[in-house]
Amino acid sequence: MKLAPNWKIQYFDQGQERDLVIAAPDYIDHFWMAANVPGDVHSTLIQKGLIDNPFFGHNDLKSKWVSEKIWWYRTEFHYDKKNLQSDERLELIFEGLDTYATVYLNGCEIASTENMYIPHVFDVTREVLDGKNIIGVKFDVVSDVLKEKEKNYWAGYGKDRIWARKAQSHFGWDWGPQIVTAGIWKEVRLEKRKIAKIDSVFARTVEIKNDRAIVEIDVNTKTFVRNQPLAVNVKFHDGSNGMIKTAQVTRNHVNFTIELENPKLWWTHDLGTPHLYTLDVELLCEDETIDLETTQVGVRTIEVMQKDAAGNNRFTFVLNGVEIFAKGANWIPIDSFIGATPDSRYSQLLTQAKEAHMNMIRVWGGGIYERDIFYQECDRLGMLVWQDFMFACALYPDYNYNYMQNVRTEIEAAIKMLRNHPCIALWCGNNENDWLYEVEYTAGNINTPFYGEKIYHELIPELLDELDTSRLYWPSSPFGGNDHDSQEVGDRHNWQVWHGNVEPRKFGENLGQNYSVEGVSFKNYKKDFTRFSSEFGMHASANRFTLEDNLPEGTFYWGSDEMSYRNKDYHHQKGIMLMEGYTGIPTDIEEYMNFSMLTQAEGLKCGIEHYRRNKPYTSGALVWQLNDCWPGTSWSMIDYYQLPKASYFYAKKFFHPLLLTIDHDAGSDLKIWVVNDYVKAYTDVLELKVESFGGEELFKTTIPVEVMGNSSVEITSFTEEEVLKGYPANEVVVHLSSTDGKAQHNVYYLRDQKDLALPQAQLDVVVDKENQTATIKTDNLARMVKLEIPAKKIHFSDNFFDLLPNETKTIEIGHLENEKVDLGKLRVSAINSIQ
Ligand code: BMA
Repeated sequence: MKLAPNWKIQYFDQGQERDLVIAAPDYIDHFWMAANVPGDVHSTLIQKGLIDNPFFGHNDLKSKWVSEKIWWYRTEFHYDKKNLQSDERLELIFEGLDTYATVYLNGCEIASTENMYIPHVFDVTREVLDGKNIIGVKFDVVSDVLKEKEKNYWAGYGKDRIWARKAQSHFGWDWGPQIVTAGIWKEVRLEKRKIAKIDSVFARTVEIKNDRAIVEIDVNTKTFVRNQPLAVNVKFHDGSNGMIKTAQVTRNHVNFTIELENPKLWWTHDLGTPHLYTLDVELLCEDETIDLETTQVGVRTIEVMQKDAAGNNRFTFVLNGVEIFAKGANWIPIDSFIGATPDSRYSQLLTQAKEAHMNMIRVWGGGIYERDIFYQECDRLGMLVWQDFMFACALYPDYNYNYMQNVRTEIEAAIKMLRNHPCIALWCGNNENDWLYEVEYTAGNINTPFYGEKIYHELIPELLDELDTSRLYWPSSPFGGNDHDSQEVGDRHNWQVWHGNVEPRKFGENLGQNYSVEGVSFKNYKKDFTRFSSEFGMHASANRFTLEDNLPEGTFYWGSDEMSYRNKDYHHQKGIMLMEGYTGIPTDIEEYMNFSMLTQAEGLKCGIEHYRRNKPYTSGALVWQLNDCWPGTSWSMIDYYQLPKASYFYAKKFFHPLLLTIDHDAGSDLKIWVVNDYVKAYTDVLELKVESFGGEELFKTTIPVEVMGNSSVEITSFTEEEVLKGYPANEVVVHLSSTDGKAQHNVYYLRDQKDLALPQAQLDVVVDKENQTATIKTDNLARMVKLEIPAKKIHFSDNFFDLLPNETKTIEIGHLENEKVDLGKLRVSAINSIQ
């Protein structure tokens, strides 16, 4: 029985009223406001119009008071206790409480909690009453709880958070506001149990060999009434075909091994079908079913190859024996208000990621162990997950016994919650703690021991040994080598680009910072031959509507205070320098949106094509970051209104399993490469064409290619002189395409955007309202043609593309939730179009 309706909330000041008075069944809460569960306090207040949307202007500061109040939730439910037999139990389950909560049932204090990540199960058999029952949940003020805690040591983005087992980014991050939420953020329900229950189920593929898979299943039970004969039935099936096994439970545990002939494997979407079997586990007591749990299971093996046959260092994920190049992005919490976000937004964002050919998402350690829907969608879509544990950019008080007990409970719960998902490819201890500790210690900014070390180097591996040995445990990201951020071993975060870090460095050396146009330039990616690039990226503006809709009137201009407030990174100059190097410095908001988006898109393309050419020695590229939790300006590829930035449409090409790419630097040769991530060989005839911006063909050649499956090959090269035929290098566009249309067409310029002599382009746009399309033509090459409609969740079949003279392109326009789109508001422009 879900306890979703009838929740009410109210705030109190410290000492205003005694807790037991508010928790008492007869307390008068008629005047409280109704609230959604799951959800949070802020979202309720926004919905009721009691606080102004915190994402608009500086409103987040106006709503700070919300986090400074004690908040109470109350609900009433009716229960028929007469039906509760003596061998039955009633459990009150809170899937998630954010964070410092005290739970009361009919005035009895049931528990207090201090970890938003874990589910809480309370036996309330005795406390529940026949008829009317009242639940009260009090949420303490987070800053009050943390006030007395010791935090006299290093933590990035604010020190309050280190004791709080709560999304670290709630305390503010370099891409999001500080909004300290409170509330019942996951489902609440009552469950009746009889005699015993299924405590956990774990199914894992042990091996796949000669068309036969071995799956091992462990079932753990918990008994309320002792000495009963318990048995477990497992049914492993996909629709019709099934396999049933039964075994007696001994000491609360049963273990099964299942052998499958010709198993249908779980693949990432780029390599095959992510097939899911259903596992029904039934707990029986003398032929009566007393509990039932259904789990989706993928039959697959996943490993990380850290050395190849020749002894080279690698960091290559191997799925069902196939080496894969991980392509994807980092995931931050979907919203500042995580509990109030509908499941549909998860499905939409992950589908968008899949459509951009991403096959791996990293759940970054400063957010949350994601909601169920996230992993269910990754399983269904065939998307691997790099799963961090929730520790990021700080030292954590591992010397404190209570804190460690809390963390232990959390890690256990997280592993059990997630380990059945075939999408989970790797467990990672934390985000950047090992690396940054060593860097900051060397710099003399830290003089304490590495607090938190015990969590990632002792506790987590110990618990994984017991609960899941089927995936690699990687202590931190980045990790491995002489300097945790080294190119030679493990994974790496490339923050040379954007943050201007000077690398490579070695343990014990100072990490330099080069804040200059060259220092932060995306061209530095080409010096990076990392095994696995798990973070790298650049800022880009959010889309016009996302910004305009959240800025006070008259402040949507380049250089306004309000615009600057959207950017939570320190040292805003970095972004300007990055643009300075490629597009030139923007002079107005239109240029800022265009230049930052183009720089991000071209920069990621430069980095990712480079990483992919270096396959398999580089075996992964996960962009920082996929999404946004508010309408800000950040590293995201898709903004808060789910409107993709230019880089997203570029990703559809640079992440495509078949990549035709040119390695080129101004003045040097054009080296033609093919990267084939498919298992099958690729045979084609490529066409290399060079044209003037007016559409005059200067050079054209065809290149037959035959490229083995899963490989990257340099095919041939041309000098600039050969292809330019005396034409200026800043007046041409280069096309590399497949004559058969088998691979994506790729476009290059031989000089940086700022140095191109782009003529003006006259766009011709024909809108077809009936078919919801726009057909676009141009006289001269149009650079970064941009379609905009002032609404959320607009879907364009393509956007931010370059259009050639006399080329005609028809774009389909839709909405992620199939809402009507007003094409009358369509605006089409290009960087060089006549406005
Ligand atoms: C890395 C991430 C995040 C951060 C990003 C951009 O440090 O792990 O903590 O948001 O870079 O600075």
